Amino acid sequence: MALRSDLRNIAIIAHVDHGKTTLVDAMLWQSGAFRANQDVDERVMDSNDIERERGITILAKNTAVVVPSDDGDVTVNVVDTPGHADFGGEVERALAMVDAALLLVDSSEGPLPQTRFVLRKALESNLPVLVVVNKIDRPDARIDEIVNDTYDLLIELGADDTQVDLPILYTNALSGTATLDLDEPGTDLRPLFDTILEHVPAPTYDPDHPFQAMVTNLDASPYLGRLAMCRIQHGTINRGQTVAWCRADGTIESVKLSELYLTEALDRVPAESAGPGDLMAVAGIADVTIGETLADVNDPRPLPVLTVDEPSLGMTLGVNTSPLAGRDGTKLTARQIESRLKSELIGNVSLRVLPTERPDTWEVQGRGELQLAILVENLRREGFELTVGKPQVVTKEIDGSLHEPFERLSIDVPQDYVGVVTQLLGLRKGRMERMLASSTGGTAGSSSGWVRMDYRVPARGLIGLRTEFLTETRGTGILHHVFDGYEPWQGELRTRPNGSLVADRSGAATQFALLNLQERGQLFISPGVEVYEGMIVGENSRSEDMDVNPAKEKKLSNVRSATGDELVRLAPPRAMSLDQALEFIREDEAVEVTPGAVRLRKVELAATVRGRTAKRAKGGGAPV
Ligand SMILES: Nc1nc2c(ncn2[C@@H]2O[C@H](COP(=O)(O)OP(=O)(O)OP(=O)(O)O)[C@@H](O)[C@H]2O)c(=O)[nH]1
Ligand SMILES: [Mg+2]
Repeated sequence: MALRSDLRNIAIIAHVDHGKTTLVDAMLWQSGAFRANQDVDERVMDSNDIERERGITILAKNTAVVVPSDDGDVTVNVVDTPGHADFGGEVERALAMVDAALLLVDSSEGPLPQTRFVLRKALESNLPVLVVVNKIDRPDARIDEIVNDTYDLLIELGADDTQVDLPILYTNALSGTATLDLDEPGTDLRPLFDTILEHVPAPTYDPDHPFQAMVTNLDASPYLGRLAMCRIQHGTINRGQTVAWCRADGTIESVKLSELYLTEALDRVPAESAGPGDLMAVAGIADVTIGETLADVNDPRPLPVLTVDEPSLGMTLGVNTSPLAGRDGTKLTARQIESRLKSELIGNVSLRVLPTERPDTWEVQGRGELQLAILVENLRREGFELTVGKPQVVTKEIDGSLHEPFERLSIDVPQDYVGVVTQLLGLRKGRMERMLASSTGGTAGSSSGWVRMDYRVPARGLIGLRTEFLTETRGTGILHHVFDGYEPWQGELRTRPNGSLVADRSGAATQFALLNLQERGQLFISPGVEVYEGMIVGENSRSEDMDVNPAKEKKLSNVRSATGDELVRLAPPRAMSLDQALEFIREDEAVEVTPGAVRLRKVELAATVRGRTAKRAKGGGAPV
């Protein structure tokens, strides 16, 4: 085997918010990717709108930095990955492009559920793992403990000696410093770059092997159409050359590559050729998809097709059927929705789209609520109107019996809330696996009175948990979860305890009506908002649904009342974001999403029909 010693490929992996993108920023600056006076956004890799708004990474992206060494310049391709569990599919793909993983661990939070997930994936891919303890500047850092916890995790997940024996780096990504020895504070990232050059294996290849590259990601260019991002395993390729496109279904086709790009810092630059170990982008194959192989036309050798974990959560997505449909959207038809979903599938291997019994509705399956909510958010910004159903777990038949997805859940709360949390998770069939004192949230030096609780919970039990959890812990608790396999179906689970207040006619909500209704529960709308029959206008304080008339006018009487007085007494409505609305709804409810509005509704709008169904259900003949 030969070596590409001028190249290194790494992926940065971690739990959400542990500082991956910030570290990539510092690597870019210190490798001279930007001019000193250049105006560059913070966390420049988080480049799409929703990433910037939410402050999280959603798509894995690669960048290249040039690191000088004694043997000449070395190009280090760095793939920044998302830390949120719902985007785990991106991480699995990123790991197929690289020769080592940089595992970041927050110096105070330590390994969390997604740390375990990404580390397991890296070890399964037989990659060496460089441990980086980040945020060492935190006043509540507990570095020794975190290092021990990380080693325990490495060993528990079956790392071999070579994977455990690597040096540990301590970094402050914000200030761009790294050190191998805590007694000697770092001044820049040189120790990190040196460790990467020394311990990340250079790509190896067989000089006699014909050209072979794996498609690991896709992108679209307005001028060139689809771009395939590939990792070249063996051989070289030139721009304009014809290659064998080995498709997932086993067929092979000859195609000409119209363009070829390599990455320099954040830019894709045209290149004449690319060789083993390079991460390149090519244009010219309109229908190429992730996991396929590009190979030598005369001797095509396909690589095994890339597989990722299966989706665990699904929800229905269809045409907006509310009476207010078509007011502010531009894309309303089933055909538009279907073709948009199809195009989403191409770039997103962890999503699945299935038909339902309705021709205007599809079931979209993914890794979690956030992933699905972000898809809906993207569609909405593009002008779509949609009806979105309640998120439901994807069950599976294993050895003839019904199984459901389970998640590993970590909770940090002040001690006082241990009782309520235990109760909350008990109702949701969570099994506590571990409980210990934690330092999260505490200040330096104080034994903070916080507790870390680790659970295994049916994924079903987590739907809608976040809102309730935050209420119960008065916004202080922290909660993280990640998919962790299937277990037998756990039977009935309690869902939202309260029913809905449902409008029984259309009209504009009045101050007078809402004043009366707010005695019944918590309202979601304010006066003047247009409602329709079957729209949910609030949460009932009782467990059943109640039909109400939010458009009721005040009867004129000769007793005068001061309207100003009433204004003061009407409590502000609970504003429902898209995420909150999806968490809130029950099986027989849905969310109406348009570019300008998020409304909650019953699936069946007509009160008379709902009444009949409810009676039937009560009468014993439970729906199957
Ligand atoms: N104090 C301190 N804060 C840091 C450090 N590194 C990152 N942060 C902060 O941590 C937060 C999260 O940083 P990101 O770089 O977005 O984390 P990430 O791992 O890329 O997050 P995801 O991509 O969403 O998983 C930001 O507010 C950073 O400013 C550090 O070394 N010290
Ligand atoms: Mg990030």
